[in-house]
Amino acid sequence: MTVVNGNFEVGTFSNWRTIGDTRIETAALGTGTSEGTFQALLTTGASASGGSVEQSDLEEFLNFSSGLLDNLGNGDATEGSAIKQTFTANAGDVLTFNWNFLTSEGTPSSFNDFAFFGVSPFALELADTNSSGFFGTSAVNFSEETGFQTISVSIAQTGTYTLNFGVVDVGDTSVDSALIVDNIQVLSFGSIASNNDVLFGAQGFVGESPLSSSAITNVEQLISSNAIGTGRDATF
Ligand SMILES: [Ca+2]
Ligand SMILES: [Ca+2]
Ligand SMILES: [Ca+2]
Repeated sequence: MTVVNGNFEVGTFSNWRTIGDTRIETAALGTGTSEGTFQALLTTGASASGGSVEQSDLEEFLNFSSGLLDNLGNGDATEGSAIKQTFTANAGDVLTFNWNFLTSEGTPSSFNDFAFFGVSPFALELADTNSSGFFGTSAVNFSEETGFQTISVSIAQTGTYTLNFGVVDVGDTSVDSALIVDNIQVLSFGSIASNNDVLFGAQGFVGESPLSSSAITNVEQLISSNAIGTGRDATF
Protein backbone atom coordinates (compact mmCIF):
# COMPACT_ATOMS: atom_id res chain seq x y z
CA MET A 1 0.00 0.00 0.00
CA THR A 2 1.27 3.39 -0.90
CA VAL A 3 1.07 6.39 1.36
CA VAL A 4 -2.59 7.29 1.93
CA ASN A 5 -3.76 10.80 2.77
CA GLY A 6 -0.21 12.02 2.30
CA ASN A 7 -1.49 15.48 1.39
CA PHE A 8 -3.91 15.71 4.33
CA GLU A 9 -6.66 16.93 2.02
CA VAL A 10 -9.07 14.69 3.91
CA GLY A 11 -8.73 17.39 6.54
CA THR A 12 -7.80 14.89 9.25
CA PHE A 13 -4.98 12.52 10.18
CA SER A 14 -6.92 9.65 8.63
CA ASN A 15 -4.53 6.73 7.88
CA TRP A 16 -1.84 8.25 10.12
CA ARG A 17 -0.95 7.50 13.72
CA THR A 18 -0.03 10.50 15.81
CA ILE A 19 1.49 11.27 19.20
CA GLY A 20 1.88 14.60 20.98
CA ASP A 21 0.72 17.95 19.62
CA THR A 22 -0.28 17.33 16.02
CA ARG A 23 -2.79 19.39 14.07
CA ILE A 24 -4.20 19.83 10.61
CA GLU A 25 -3.67 23.43 9.57
CA THR A 26 -4.61 25.65 6.65
CA ALA A 27 -3.04 28.82 5.28
CA ALA A 28 -4.51 30.50 8.36
CA LEU A 29 -1.44 29.23 10.20
CA GLY A 30 0.44 32.09 8.58
CA THR A 31 2.96 30.21 6.45
CA GLY A 32 0.69 29.61 3.50
CA THR A 33 0.51 26.06 2.20
CA SER A 34 2.70 24.20 -0.23
CA GLU A 35 -0.05 21.94 -1.60
CA GLY A 36 -3.82 22.18 -1.44
CA THR A 37 -5.76 23.43 1.54
CA PHE A 38 -4.54 21.27 4.42
CA GLN A 39 -1.14 20.43 5.88
CA ALA A 40 0.16 18.69 9.00
CA LEU A 41 1.73 20.66 11.86
CA LEU A 42 3.72 18.92 14.61
CA THR A 43 4.97 21.00 17.53
CA THR A 44 7.05 20.69 20.68
CA GLY A 45 4.42 22.60 22.61
CA ALA A 46 1.25 22.08 24.54
CA SER A 47 -2.24 21.54 23.23
CA ALA A 48 -5.73 21.00 24.53
CA SER A 49 -5.30 17.29 23.87
CA GLY A 50 -2.16 17.04 26.02
CA GLY A 51 0.65 18.27 23.86
CA SER A 52 4.19 17.03 23.44
CA VAL A 53 5.22 13.74 24.97
CA GLU A 54 8.43 12.69 26.66
CA GLN A 55 11.36 11.54 24.58
CA SER A 56 10.94 7.95 25.79
CA ASP A 57 7.33 7.84 24.65
CA LEU A 58 8.30 9.33 21.32
CA GLU A 59 11.06 6.77 20.79
CA GLU A 60 8.72 3.94 21.68
CA PHE A 61 6.12 5.24 19.22
CA LEU A 62 8.77 5.47 16.49
CA ASN A 63 10.42 2.14 17.32
CA PHE A 64 13.67 3.98 17.94
CA SER A 65 16.12 2.55 20.42
CA SER A 66 16.09 4.27 23.78
CA GLY A 67 18.15 7.44 23.70
CA LEU A 68 18.48 7.61 19.94
CA LEU A 69 17.11 11.15 19.78
CA ASP A 70 19.89 12.28 22.12
CA ASN A 71 22.49 10.84 19.77
CA LEU A 72 21.76 13.02 16.79
CA GLY A 73 24.35 15.59 17.75
CA ASN A 74 21.99 18.33 18.82
CA GLY A 75 22.04 17.75 22.58
CA ASP A 76 19.55 16.39 25.06
CA ALA A 77 16.21 15.82 23.36
CA THR A 78 13.41 16.17 25.89
CA GLU A 79 9.95 16.01 24.34
CA GLY A 80 8.13 16.35 21.08
CA SER A 81 5.53 15.05 18.66
CA ALA A 82 5.43 12.67 15.71
CA ILE A 83 3.26 11.03 13.08
CA LYS A 84 3.75 7.76 11.24
CA GLN A 85 2.25 5.53 8.56
CA THR A 86 3.24 2.15 7.18
CA PHE A 87 3.59 1.70 3.44
CA THR A 88 5.12 -0.67 0.93
CA ALA A 89 7.51 0.36 -1.80
CA ASN A 90 9.45 -1.24 -4.61
CA ALA A 91 13.15 -0.79 -5.07
CA GLY A 92 13.74 2.50 -6.82
CA ASP A 93 10.48 4.11 -5.78
CA VAL A 94 10.96 7.72 -4.76
CA LEU A 95 9.61 9.18 -1.55
CA THR A 96 8.95 12.88 -1.87
CA PHE A 97 7.41 15.45 0.46
CA ASN A 98 7.34 19.13 1.37
CA TRP A 99 8.47 20.39 4.76
CA ASN A 100 9.00 23.60 6.70
CA PHE A 101 10.71 23.95 10.11
CA LEU A 102 9.49 26.71 12.42
CA THR A 103 10.96 27.85 15.71
CA SER A 104 10.83 30.53 18.34
CA GLU A 105 14.31 29.61 19.55
CA GLY A 106 17.23 31.71 18.44
CA THR A 107 18.81 30.67 15.14
CA PRO A 108 21.18 29.34 16.16
CA SER A 109 20.50 28.36 19.74
CA SER A 110 22.15 25.97 22.19
CA PHE A 111 18.58 24.78 22.76
CA ASN A 112 18.93 23.16 19.40
CA ASP A 113 15.40 21.91 18.65
CA PHE A 114 15.23 19.85 15.48
CA ALA A 115 12.91 18.10 13.07
CA PHE A 116 13.47 14.75 11.42
CA PHE A 117 11.90 12.20 9.13
CA GLY A 118 12.52 8.53 8.74
CA VAL A 119 11.82 5.47 6.70
CA SER A 120 12.33 2.82 9.32
CA PRO A 121 14.88 1.76 10.30
CA PHE A 122 16.55 4.86 8.91
CA ALA A 123 16.01 8.44 9.98
CA LEU A 124 17.48 11.76 9.03
CA GLU A 125 17.41 15.24 10.47
CA LEU A 126 15.62 17.82 8.35
CA ALA A 127 16.60 21.01 10.16
CA ASP A 128 17.62 22.45 13.50
CA THR A 129 18.17 25.93 14.89
CA ASN A 130 21.66 25.93 13.35
CA SER A 131 20.34 25.39 9.84
CA SER A 132 20.76 28.14 7.30
CA GLY A 133 18.05 30.11 5.57
CA PHE A 134 15.73 31.08 8.39
CA PHE A 135 13.55 34.12 7.90
CA GLY A 136 10.87 35.84 9.95
CA THR A 137 7.57 34.02 9.82
CA SER A 138 3.98 35.16 10.02
CA ALA A 139 3.07 31.85 11.62
CA VAL A 140 1.16 32.20 14.83
CA ASN A 141 3.33 31.37 17.88
CA PHE A 142 6.63 31.14 15.98
CA SER A 143 9.27 33.68 15.08
CA GLU A 144 11.20 32.13 12.20
CA GLU A 145 10.80 29.45 9.53
CA THR A 146 13.01 27.77 6.94
CA GLY A 147 10.34 28.13 4.28
CA PHE A 148 8.89 25.20 2.36
CA GLN A 149 11.40 22.77 0.93
CA THR A 150 11.04 19.56 -1.05
CA ILE A 151 12.95 16.36 -0.56
CA SER A 152 13.01 13.31 -2.80
CA VAL A 153 14.74 10.15 -1.67
CA SER A 154 14.94 6.83 -3.42
CA ILE A 155 14.17 3.64 -1.60
CA ALA A 156 16.80 1.03 -2.17
CA GLN A 157 14.98 -2.14 -1.33
CA THR A 158 11.49 -3.43 -1.91
CA GLY A 159 9.74 -3.76 1.38
CA THR A 160 7.30 -2.53 3.96
CA TYR A 161 8.43 0.56 5.81
CA THR A 162 7.17 2.93 8.43
CA LEU A 163 7.38 6.53 7.37
CA ASN A 164 7.68 8.95 10.25
CA PHE A 165 8.05 12.65 10.92
CA GLY A 166 8.86 14.33 14.21
CA VAL A 167 10.04 17.42 16.02
CA VAL A 168 11.69 17.68 19.44
CA ASP A 169 12.73 20.21 22.06
CA VAL A 170 16.40 20.09 23.06
CA GLY A 171 17.93 21.13 26.37
CA ASP A 172 14.66 22.05 28.03
CA THR A 173 10.96 21.84 27.31
CA SER A 174 10.26 25.48 26.63
CA VAL A 175 10.30 27.74 23.56
CA ASP A 176 8.52 25.81 20.85
CA SER A 177 9.52 24.57 17.45
CA ALA A 178 7.40 22.86 14.82
CA LEU A 179 7.47 20.90 11.59
CA ILE A 180 5.00 21.29 8.74
CA VAL A 181 4.78 18.37 6.32
CA ASP A 182 2.59 17.96 3.25
CA ASN A 183 2.35 16.40 -0.19
CA ILE A 184 3.91 13.10 0.86
CA GLN A 185 4.03 10.69 -2.06
CA VAL A 186 5.79 7.51 -3.06
CA LEU A 187 6.34 7.63 -6.81
CA SER A 188 7.12 4.62 -8.95
CA PHE A 189 9.49 4.98 -11.86
CA GLY A 190 9.44 1.31 -12.81
CA SER A 191 12.29 0.08 -14.92
CA ILE A 192 14.33 3.24 -14.70
CA ALA A 193 14.67 2.66 -11.00
CA SER A 194 18.14 1.24 -11.41
CA ASN A 195 19.34 4.72 -12.31
CA ASN A 196 18.63 5.86 -8.83
CA ASP A 197 21.84 5.53 -6.99
CA VAL A 198 21.09 6.62 -3.54
CA LEU A 199 19.47 5.62 -1.07
CA PHE A 200 18.05 4.77 2.18
CA GLY A 201 20.20 1.89 3.19
CA ALA A 202 23.37 3.88 2.78
CA GLN A 203 25.67 3.66 5.74
CA GLY A 204 25.48 6.31 8.35
CA PHE A 205 21.77 6.78 8.54
CA VAL A 206 20.18 6.84 11.91
CA GLY A 207 18.40 3.66 12.56
CA GLU A 208 17.71 1.53 15.51
CA SER A 209 21.22 1.82 16.83
CA PRO A 210 23.22 4.77 18.10
CA LEU A 211 25.03 6.87 15.57
CA SER A 212 28.69 6.55 15.00
CA SER A 213 30.71 9.74 15.08
CA SER A 214 31.06 9.63 11.34
CA ALA A 215 27.41 9.11 10.61
CA ILE A 216 25.51 11.36 8.27
CA THR A 217 22.86 12.89 10.46
CA ASN A 218 21.29 15.68 8.51
CA VAL A 219 20.30 16.76 5.08
CA GLU A 220 23.08 19.31 4.68
CA GLN A 221 25.71 16.67 5.40
CA LEU A 222 23.98 14.34 3.00
CA ILE A 223 24.18 16.89 0.23
CA SER A 224 27.80 17.81 0.90
CA SER A 225 28.78 14.17 1.02
CA ASN A 226 26.97 13.60 -2.27
CA ALA A 227 25.54 10.48 -0.75
CA ILE A 228 22.32 11.13 -2.55
CA GLY A 229 24.03 11.05 -5.89
CA THR A 230 23.25 13.07 -8.94
CA GLY A 231 20.35 11.17 -10.37
CA ARG A 232 16.80 12.34 -10.78
CA ASP A 233 16.19 11.64 -7.17
CA ALA A 234 18.64 14.25 -5.98
CA THR A 235 16.23 17.10 -5.66
CA PHE A 236 17.13 18.50 -2.29
CA1 LIG B 1 -2.08 19.44 1.48
CA1 LIG C 1 17.13 13.27 26.43
CA1 LIG D 1 12.71 24.47 22.50
